[in-house]
Amino acid sequence: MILNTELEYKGNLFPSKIISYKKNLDTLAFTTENNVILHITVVRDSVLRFRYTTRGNFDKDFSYAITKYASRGYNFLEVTEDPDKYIITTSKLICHVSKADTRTAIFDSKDKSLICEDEIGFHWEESYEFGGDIVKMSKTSHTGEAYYGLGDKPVDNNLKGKRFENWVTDSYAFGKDTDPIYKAIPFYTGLLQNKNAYGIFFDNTFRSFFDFCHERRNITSFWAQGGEMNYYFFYGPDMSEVVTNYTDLTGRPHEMPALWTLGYHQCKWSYYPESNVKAIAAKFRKLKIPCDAIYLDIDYMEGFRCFTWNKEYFPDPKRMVKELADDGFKTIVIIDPGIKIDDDYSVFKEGLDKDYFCKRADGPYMKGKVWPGECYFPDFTNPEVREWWSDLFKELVEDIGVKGVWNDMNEPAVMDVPGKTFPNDVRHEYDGNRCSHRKAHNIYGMQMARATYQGLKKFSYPKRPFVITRAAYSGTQRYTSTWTGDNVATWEHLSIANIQAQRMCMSGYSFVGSDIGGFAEQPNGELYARWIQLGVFHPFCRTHSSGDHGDQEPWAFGTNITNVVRKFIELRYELLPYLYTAFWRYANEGIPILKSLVLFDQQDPHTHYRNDEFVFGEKILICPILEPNAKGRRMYLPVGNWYNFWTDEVVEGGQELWVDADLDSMPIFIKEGAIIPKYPVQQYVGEKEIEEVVLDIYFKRGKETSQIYDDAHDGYDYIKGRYSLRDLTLIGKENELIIQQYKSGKYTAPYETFKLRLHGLPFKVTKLEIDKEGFICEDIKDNGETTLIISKDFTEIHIK
Ligand code: MIG
Repeated sequence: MILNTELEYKGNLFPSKIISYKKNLDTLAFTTENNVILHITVVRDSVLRFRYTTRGNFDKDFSYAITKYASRGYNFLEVTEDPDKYIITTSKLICHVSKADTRTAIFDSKDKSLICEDEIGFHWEESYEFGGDIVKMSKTSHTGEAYYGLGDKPVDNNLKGKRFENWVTDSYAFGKDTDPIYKAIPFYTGLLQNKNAYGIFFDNTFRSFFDFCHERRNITSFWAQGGEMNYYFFYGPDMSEVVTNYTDLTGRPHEMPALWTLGYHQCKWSYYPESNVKAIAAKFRKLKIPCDAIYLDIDYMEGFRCFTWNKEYFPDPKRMVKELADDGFKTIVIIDPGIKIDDDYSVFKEGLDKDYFCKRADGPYMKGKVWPGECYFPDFTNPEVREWWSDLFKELVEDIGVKGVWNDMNEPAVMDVPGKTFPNDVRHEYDGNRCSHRKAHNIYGMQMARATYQGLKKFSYPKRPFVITRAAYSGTQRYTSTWTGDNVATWEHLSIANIQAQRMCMSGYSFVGSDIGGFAEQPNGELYARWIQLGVFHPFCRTHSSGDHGDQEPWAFGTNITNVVRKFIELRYELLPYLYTAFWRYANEGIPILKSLVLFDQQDPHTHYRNDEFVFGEKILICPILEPNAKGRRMYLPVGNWYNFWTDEVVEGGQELWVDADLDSMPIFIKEGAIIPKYPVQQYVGEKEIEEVVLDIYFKRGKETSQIYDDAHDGYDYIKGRYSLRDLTLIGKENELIIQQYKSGKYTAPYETFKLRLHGLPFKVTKLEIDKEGFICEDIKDNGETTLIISKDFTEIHIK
C-alpha cells in the first residue's frame, strides 16, 4: 500500500553520513555511506537543482518541463568545508550541506539570512509494488511564512495549512477546495516574514503531494509516488523574480499570441448547425458587441470522430469558415484525444497501422469510453505520434481555414471507470524512457497540447498558432493557452475563477481564463455581468457554457445586461495595446500578466492574505464584485496613490476602503503616473485601421515609467526586430509635466499621432514644447479632460 502521507509510515529511510564529495563543472556530487547520491547543480547564481538517488546511480536525465532555452551559468561558485558541513557559495546564495545526513540550508549570500532549510530533508520508502522509491522531502516552515502557487488549485491564495495532490483530473463542477483538478504544476513560492521570497519546483510527474503545515505544524513537505527527488530552488527575493526564474527554466510562450486571440471569444456546447453559428455571429455585429472568435464544440464532428465534420450540420465548412472570417470571426474547433474504434475511420486506421495507440501492460490496447463511444488513445509521449498528430491538422487549418484548436478531455478523461482515467499499467513511450501511466499521466495532456500546437504552427504559418488546453503540467505555457475547466454558474465560482487566474499567473502560466458565466447551470443576468467584468481582465476571455440550462450570450439576459456587457467588452478592446504590452512582458521576461496583491507588493504584510484584488498588467488595479445586489464593496488599495478610473478622484493606498460599484461599474484604479495606451473600440481586431492611439496620462508629482510594446499583431516579423518598444518616463512637477520617450525596434505603426488625455493635472496648460520646439496652446478640453494631439515619435515633451 502507498501511504498518502509524508511521515506516518515506519519504513522511512534516511541518508547517512557523507563519505565522498566531487565537483564536476557546475554539479557537486555527494555520496553517503548508505549509497545515497545527492547532486547539487548550480543552474544560476539564484537557482540550485537538488537531485537524489538511492540506487547508486541516476536514471537518464529527462524532463518535459524544462525548456532547452533555459539559461545556465553563474558569476561565482566556491565550495568550502568545515568539520560539519560543505558550504557552497554563489553570488546570490549560500547553501550548507550537512556531512552527517545531507540536510541542506540555504541563506542569502548578502545579509546571510536563512531562506529555506531541510527538516528531515530527503527521505524515502521503498516501493515494493512498483519498484523504485516513494521520494520525500521535508522543510522547516518559519513563523509567518506564507505559500502561493501550485497552478489551478481552487483555494485561497495563501496555501498555508493545506495539503494538495497533483494528479490531473477531469473535475466537472468542481468546487472550492476540490483537489486535485485539471492541472499539475508542482511549483510554489514561499514568502518569509522578512519579506524575502523563494520558490521550489518539484519536477516529478508521478502523483505528488504538497503539504504546507497541515500534517505537522511548522513543516512543509512534498513527496511523490515514484521517480526521483528532483527539485529546483529559486531565490527572489522578489516574488516576481521567483516566477521569472521558474519560467526561465520551464519556458515562456514560444511566440506572442496574435492580437485577435486577446479579443473576446464566444463559445457554447454546442453551436450547430451552421445557421445557428451564423445567427450568433450576426447578432454580435448587429448589437455591436465586439467579438473575435467563435467555437465549435464536439457536435461539429461526425459521430464525435476527430478531424471529421457532420455534413448535415455543416455541409460546407470551408465556405462557412470563410464567411465568418469575412465578418471578422475566427473559427476555433475542439479536438479530443479519444479516437473512435471504427474500421471505416481513416484516423483510427492509420493510428492502428502505425501502432500509435496506447497499450496496457500485457498487450491489449488501452480501450476507454469517451464521447465517440469506445476509443483508443494516441500515445502523445511518442515523438513520432506527435508528428503524425500535428499533420492531421493540415486540412482543418490549411484548407478549411480554422484559426485555433481547443484540446479537451486530455487529462486523459475516460467515462464510467474508476479514477476516470487510464489505469496505472498503461504503457507510454515517454520520449525513449518507456514507463507506465503512473509516470506519464500528468504530462499526457501537455504532450497532446504540444502536438496540436506543432500542427497549428506548421499549417498556420506565417500566422501565429492558437491552441487552448484543459490539462497541463509545468511547461505547457510554452505551447498553449488554457482555461480552468467545468466551473458552475454560482457566485462562489466567480470568486474561484478570480483566484485561479491569479494563481495560474503566479505559477508561470498567464494565458488563462475561466468559462465566463459558468459552464454548468445558468447564471442570472447580474452574475453574468459581474463575471464579464472580471473576465475582460483575464488574459484569455471567453464565455462558455454547457448549453443545458439555456442561453449564455451577452444578450441572453435583457437589454440592461447587454449594455453592461458591451461596455466592458469595449473597454477590453480599448485596452488591447495595454494588454498586448503586458503579454509581451510575460512572453519575454516571464512577468505574470495578473499580479496578486502579494506579488505586486510583498513588502506590505496586508497583501499576504488577500484574494480578490489584483493588478492587471503593471498599472491597473482591479477588484471584482463577487456578491449579488452589491452597490459597491470594501477593498484594499496597495500603498501609493491611485486614480479612481471612473471619477479620476485620487485615493491614497495602504488602506481598506469602500468603493461604489453599481451593476454597470466595478472598482478599477489606475496607478498614479501611469501612461495607458488605448485603441478605439473595434468590433474585432483589425476591423479598423488604427489612426490614432490615445494615451491616458495620470499625473503624478515625481517619476513613473510605462512601456508600450507593439508589432504587426500576427506573423513572425517581430522576431526579426520589427517590433516597437516605447519606454515612457513621466516626470510631474508643480507647474510642469515632462514625458520622455525612448523608442527601440524596427516596426512602424500605421498611425501617426498620440492623443494625450491628461488626468489630474494640477495646472492649466498654456504652453507645450515638443523636442525643444515651443507651441502656445489653449487648454483644450474634451469631455472635461485636457487633451493634446502630438506626433507619436517625440523624444521629450514639456507641458506647462
Ligand atoms: O465531458 O466537449 O470542459 O468545455 O464543452 C464534457 C464538451 C466534455 C468538457 C469541457 C467543456 C466542453 C465539453 N467537455
